[in-house]
Amino acid sequence: METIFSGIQPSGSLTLGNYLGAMKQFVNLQSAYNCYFCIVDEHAITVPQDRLKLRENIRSLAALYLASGINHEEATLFIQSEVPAHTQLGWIMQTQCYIGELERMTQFKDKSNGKEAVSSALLTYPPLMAADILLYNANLVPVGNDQKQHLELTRDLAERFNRKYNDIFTIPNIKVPDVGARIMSLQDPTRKMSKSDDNQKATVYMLDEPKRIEKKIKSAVTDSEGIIRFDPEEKPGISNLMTILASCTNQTLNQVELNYQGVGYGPFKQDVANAVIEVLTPIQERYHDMINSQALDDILDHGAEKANLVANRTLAKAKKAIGLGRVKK
Ligand code: ATP
Ligand code: LTN
Repeated sequence: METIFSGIQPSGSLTLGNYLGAMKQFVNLQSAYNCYFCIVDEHAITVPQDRLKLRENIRSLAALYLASGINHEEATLFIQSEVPAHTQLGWIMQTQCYIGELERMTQFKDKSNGKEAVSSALLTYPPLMAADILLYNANLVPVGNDQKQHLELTRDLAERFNRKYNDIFTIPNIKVPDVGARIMSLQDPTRKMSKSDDNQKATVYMLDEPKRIEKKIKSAVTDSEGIIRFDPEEKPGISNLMTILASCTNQTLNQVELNYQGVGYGPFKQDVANAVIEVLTPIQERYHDMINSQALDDILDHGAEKANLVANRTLAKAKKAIGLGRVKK
């Protein structure tokens, strides 16, 4: 069975973009692969975090993974900082990565743009992400579109290491969903919907109440043409809502376009809101059952144990290949 690895940062409340771009894929793929799903808290601290809020977000993200349908008997769910091999291999991967490669990353450019204090870890984020993936010999990494560049760098670093030292890393492939790989902001549909957007109206959070979801979708920015057709260039707002509807109802964009010929934006938006609410309500119910349970801690303990076992094996191989430490007699 092939292996999947993916991670989500506990850097805020999860969005509909995180669900449709990442988590939904995880749930669909989990029974066909040996899966590792990670709460990448060490990535989250590359930008300033409040310590208590971070703790809360870590637990909340773990509960949301399970509430979305991740089956802990099938997949390994764990917290990155509870598996020290991630930062250890992360350091080794930094030695294989050029500063020029890191400076080209659009996520680094976006997140450092206009900030006066930028941590060096924000720049060296991709080698840690490479380590996450390579420790588990992942064949496939399901992510949203924005992570393509990081995945390409991961492949380059793994190939570079294999060529220079020893052929120990599996070269991972990327998997983005056919529909929903890039959900856009409801207020500025030329930008990605993001956890860290200051404008609350721009983002549907997975834990938003139905009334709030409805309000946000009804006030989403569209255009004045009055025709529902998929054209991300000319009609980014409507195209984004079509994508959300298609993904939530498992239809193609073509089917949505056909179903809404001659329908006005008002009723269309109502249908989009209903579809989102229908997807998120059962997840929210399971989340509330889970968030304060001992079962959640047990699952994370078990996940960390399994992940440590696998990760330490790969780390030992990488250290040996590069010449660190002593040879065990
Ligand atoms: P931030 O906004 O703080 O940068 P983020 O939500 O972009 O956070 P992550 O939490 O690490 O970043 O993303 C987790 C997963 O969700 C990744 O696979 C990412 O590609 C996917 N994702 C994030 N935003 C979207 C979006 N708007 N559309 C589709 N997928 C997304
Ligand atoms: N960089 C990703 C989060 C992330 C990740 C990973 C995703 C960290 N490590 C390993 C897939 C595999 C992000 O910012 N969305």
